[in-house]
Amino acid sequence: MNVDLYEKFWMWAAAGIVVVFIASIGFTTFGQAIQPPSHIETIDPQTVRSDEEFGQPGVTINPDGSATVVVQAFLFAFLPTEIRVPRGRPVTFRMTSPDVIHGFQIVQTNGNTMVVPGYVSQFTISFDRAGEYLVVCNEYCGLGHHNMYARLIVEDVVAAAAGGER
Ligand SMILES: [Cu+2]
Repeated sequence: MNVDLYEKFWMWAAAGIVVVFIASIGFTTFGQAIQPPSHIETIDPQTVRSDEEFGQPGVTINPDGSATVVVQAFLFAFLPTEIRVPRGRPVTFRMTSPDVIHGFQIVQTNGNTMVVPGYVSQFTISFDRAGEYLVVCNEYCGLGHHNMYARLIVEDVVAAAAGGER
């Protein structure tokens, strides 16, 4: 079979593009830990505010030193508005919305997810740098969208608070 030179060139170029696309998915997944939301967990948006977990959003420090942060994202704020977590420990964020779709983006990190009513969004991240981070809603959700933010404070773990470790 005779394949024209230019035909060959384009076949190899097309194959090369496919390889580059697949490699970039592998790089972002394994190299940069960018992944789709972890699991499918549903919740009735109408009961979020009275829910056992989401009705009382806040930070829980687990016995192993990791933290779980429960967040309510709604028009036009996050609860809690100030989140304090330990540095260098896995922090699992669990979020849901009682109204419309919001975003939860921890600026200058890869902590970023959509918060969809009816679903619990979850990701785990650990912070190497202590200090203050800005959390913003990055899904336009209405007239007060620009006011929708929270403060995330990453603190060094004090020995006493971490149960004697470190
Ligand atoms: Cu919003």
